[in-house]
Amino acid sequence: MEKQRTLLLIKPDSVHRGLIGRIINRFEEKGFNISAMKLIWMKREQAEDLYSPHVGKSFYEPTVEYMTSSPIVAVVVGGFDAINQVRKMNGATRPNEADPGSIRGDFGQRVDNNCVHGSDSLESALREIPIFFKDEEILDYERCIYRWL
Ligand code: DAT
Ligand code: MG
Repeated sequence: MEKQRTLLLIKPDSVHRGLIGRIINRFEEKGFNISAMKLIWMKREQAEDLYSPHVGKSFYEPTVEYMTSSPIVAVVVGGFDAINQVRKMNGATRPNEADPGSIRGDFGQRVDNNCVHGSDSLESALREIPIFFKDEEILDYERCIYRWL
């Protein structure tokens, strides 16, 4: 098992509903590192870039609109098997199919307001993280002198 970094986005509906802390808390409790984090209002180009694999699908344009409609929180989550683990903790894309205990299972109802985003593969994580963060904004916990985990 290797340490990985993945992109987590706390989407507009979650920010509006005051769920930032509760969502971040789940990943902290799991022991993941918050390696970078910022509250931003996504630019259209960023949303188009993020969802470029979905160009041409019916939900592409509404999703870009939604993601740029109000502030979001962008987070780089780091830790063992982080890419798959964050996807699991986020839950299935459709909140009505997401397991209870997952973020979408506990907080969501609709696929077009599904609370969070997580990169779906190493390739996606490597592509998505630089849409939101410069290299120097991502902190390296391996450099910490005192280690708790
Ligand atoms: P995921 O976010 O789980 O990786 P995805 O990559 O298939 O899901 O789709 C990206 C986002 O687009 C998803 O989080 C919500 C939106 N979306 C997907 N399918 C949709 C649909 N059928 N109707 C409306 N929005 C949809
Ligand atoms: Mg996806």
